Amino acid sequence: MHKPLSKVSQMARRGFLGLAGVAALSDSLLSRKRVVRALLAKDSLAENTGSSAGSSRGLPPLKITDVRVIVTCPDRNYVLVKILTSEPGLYGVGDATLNGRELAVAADLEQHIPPLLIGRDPEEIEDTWQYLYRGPYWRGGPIQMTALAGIDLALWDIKGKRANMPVYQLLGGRTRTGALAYTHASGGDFAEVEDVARRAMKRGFKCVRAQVAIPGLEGTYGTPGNKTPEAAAGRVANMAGLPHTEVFEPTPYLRVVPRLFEYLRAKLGPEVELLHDCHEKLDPIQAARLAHDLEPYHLFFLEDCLRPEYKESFRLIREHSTTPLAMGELFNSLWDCVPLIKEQLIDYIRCDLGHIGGITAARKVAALAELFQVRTAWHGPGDIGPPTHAANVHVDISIANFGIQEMVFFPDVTREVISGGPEFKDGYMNVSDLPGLGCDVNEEAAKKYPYRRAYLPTARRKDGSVQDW
Ligand code: EZ4
Ligand code: CO
Repeated sequence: MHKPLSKVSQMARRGFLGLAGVAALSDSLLSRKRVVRALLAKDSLAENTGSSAGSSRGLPPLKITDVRVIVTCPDRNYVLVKILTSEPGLYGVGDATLNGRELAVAADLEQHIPPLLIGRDPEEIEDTWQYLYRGPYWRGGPIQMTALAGIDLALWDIKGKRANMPVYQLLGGRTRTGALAYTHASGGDFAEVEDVARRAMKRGFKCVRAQVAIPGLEGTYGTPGNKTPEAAAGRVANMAGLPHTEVFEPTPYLRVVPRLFEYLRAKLGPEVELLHDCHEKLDPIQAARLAHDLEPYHLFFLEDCLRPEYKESFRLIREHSTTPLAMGELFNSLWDCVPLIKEQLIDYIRCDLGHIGGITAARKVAALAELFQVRTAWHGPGDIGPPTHAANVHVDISIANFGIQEMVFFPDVTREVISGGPEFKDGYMNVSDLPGLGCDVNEEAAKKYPYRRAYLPTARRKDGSVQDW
């Protein structure tokens, strides 16, 4: 790749010297002149000549020719990115869905990013990642990192298709036959949770996340709660209009959740792996108490106890309990993961590949975690699209320290628009051996389901003050 920037080339890049000026440099600057030209070619649409011509295993040079953004609502809103290349028929598909702020990501992808990408070599994924992350100066945040994840996935898809290999092969090849998966069991009372869990176990699940409505509260994250039947039936209907407000109080929550797991262990036996998501609602001492009280029921993990800002507070939970801890779906920076991993304050890192910068980011998180005996549990909800779920599984089956994979079954209407994605069988997820990520988008079908503004629910305490949902 290219050499470090010399002073002259830095100046040229910043526009202090025009191309004519660069051409007029003396002979002793000829090599610098070549560096300048290569860099200008790399980052500029007008001058790009395909910077890595000849480096691609004898294949002709490849360029990004277009970046298309598809915003669609087949059951719920998704933002998809399609990167087209100079090779006829070769394109990549990524997912850049950020629930509740879809159009902000779409605007970044439509307005700001294409001029930076068109003309570049799509095979230079790491360099593109660095350029889009550090290039804008105002780095990070969920909107930019989701846009970057969408681009990253599409580029890995292109690389796989060009190499005629599934992405997991590019990541080092298989380390396991499948990715151990968990699904959600939610109910209005213990018996309903048990019933949903039993159905999941019949379907093959060995691991189930259990959430129950808390009596006296009007709705609790992950449960049917106080939604109208219409709202409970349709996910978009449920979130359209203004945000739905739930009421949360820690006292009944902390009393009921251990009883739920006592009940489930008694009814379902010791074999099934049980998980629970606190959804960032608790204060440190509350989380420590819950983790302690849940010890007898041997959870696989307790998820996202604390708000993402308070990483050091995990130390308190750790000091009080041996319940395994997972954290990270709200992280949108690689550096969010560092303190939790390097102090071994958690057992599972569960970043969302769609919000932390895609596969390029995830493989770094996974590698760091491996060195500290932390396993992965990538976020896998319904409000990120099938390409991100596919990316999850390509990473899961090619790393050494995979832990578990959250998953959903997409409805037929979603699959009509976005085909492919991982498949579930006997408790495990897997991807096909199709080249790339294995997903595609039907742009005509997407048009049938226009975007509908929708919000995630929000929560308040009984006194009306804001509470994390
Ligand atoms: O609430 O993705 O573990 N899964 C979760 C999800 C999140 C949604 C929010 O957008 O916590 O269901
Ligand atoms: Co969660």
